[in-house]
Amino acid sequence: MMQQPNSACLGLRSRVVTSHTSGPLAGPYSFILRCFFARASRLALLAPQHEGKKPRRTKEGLSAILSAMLLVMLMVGPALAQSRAETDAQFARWLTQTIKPLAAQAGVSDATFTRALGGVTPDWDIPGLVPPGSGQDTPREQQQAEFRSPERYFNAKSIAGLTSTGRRLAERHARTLKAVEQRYGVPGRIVLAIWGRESGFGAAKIPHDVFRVLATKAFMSTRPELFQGELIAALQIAQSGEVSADAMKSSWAGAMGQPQFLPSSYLKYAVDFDGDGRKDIWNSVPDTLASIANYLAQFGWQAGRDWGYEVVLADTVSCAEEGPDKRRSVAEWEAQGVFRVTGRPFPQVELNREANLVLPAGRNGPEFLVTPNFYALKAYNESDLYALFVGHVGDRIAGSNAGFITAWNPVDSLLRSDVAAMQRGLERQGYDVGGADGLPGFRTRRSIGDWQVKNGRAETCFPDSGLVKALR
Ligand SMILES: [Ca+2]
Repeated sequence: MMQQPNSACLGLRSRVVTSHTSGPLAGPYSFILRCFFARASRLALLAPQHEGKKPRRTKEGLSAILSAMLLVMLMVGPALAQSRAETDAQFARWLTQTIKPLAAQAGVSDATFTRALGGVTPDWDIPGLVPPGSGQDTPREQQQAEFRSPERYFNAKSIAGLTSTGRRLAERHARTLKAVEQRYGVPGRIVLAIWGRESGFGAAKIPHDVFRVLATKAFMSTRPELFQGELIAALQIAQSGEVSADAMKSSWAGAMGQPQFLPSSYLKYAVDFDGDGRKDIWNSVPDTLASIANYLAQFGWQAGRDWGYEVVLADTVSCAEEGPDKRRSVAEWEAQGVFRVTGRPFPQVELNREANLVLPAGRNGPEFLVTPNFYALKAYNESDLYALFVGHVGDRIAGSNAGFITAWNPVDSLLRSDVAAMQRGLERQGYDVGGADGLPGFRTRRSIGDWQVKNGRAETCFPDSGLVKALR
């Protein structure tokens, strides 16, 4: 039987008229298109049918589909363009009315402002934008993202490449690295590992205009305040005259030059180490290396200590004992059953100093005892895996080229939304997960361990599909 036309579609003409003058486009336009396609497919597929025969396409149906497609092209094309043009105009007004006065208060002259931001348009190619009126507060891809096994972070090929280039550059820049270590207390291998990770030792293409990137993100991203502050900081750098605005190239995230500093970090931590009077983290290797070391030193890097050690835990040590708020002396950990995987003793200098456990995959992978220097590395990038990665690459540059000794066991494939649901389940039972964000940080991992013990399960301290089912 033929379906009756959807009566809601009958008022279409008036909707077309009103939708041009107001409101976000997605709702009314998708409604209109649904109506047209519904009509087109009814005509095409449900046209006079005879029992036992397949639905037959009719000329009228095909032409209805073609008309609908034409309508899509005519309507949506200009509509999106118009929307972007409107956003672009709003962006230009915001730059003059909001950003320019803030910049002036921060000591930025009109001339500097115009050189950096005059005629700048939003960069629509930047990933994860949240345009005004889009009704999004987090980009869709983040909610749907696969929660990745920690192992995926440690790409063997990338580590091998960074290690071999790092070793070569350790020789080439030996004098500079020694001078940097003397001044800031950070070993060359660690500085090299960060330099390699951030910009492929300066070889990576970092071609974006920092002002355009930051202005776009300050105007329409999930963290507008952060990027607005960074935009003002970038203008202050240009104002200082130390580097020309054109030369301030950044990544898509607004991280600048070879050490990948945000502008506020540049203002606080960049240093001139080659003595030309300019802090040039785009072109100068000595400035780059010293700036990285200074950053770590300012975030508490302790000279003479390592970042951490791969260990094995005896069965008597619970995986719920991890976290920087559970620090003990290395000697105490050893007494409880925490040993280096290599079988070598911990260095004498570490024994009476504090350290804590980090188990990125719970009981399913390599385990680490880390010093406070690990948290200086995390200040560079707020991720345990990042800190482990650069610490590990540093070890490989300087020492044996061995990977982690304990293997990463396979873990269940989950979505971040699954992990978040499991975290909310733990929260409902009074556990601290450090925020239900779909990322199992140490608070989530050890709460899982506590829950597993309390519920008579084997302690793994890591999410799996069984836990998601039990806790969601
Ligand atoms: Ca310099």
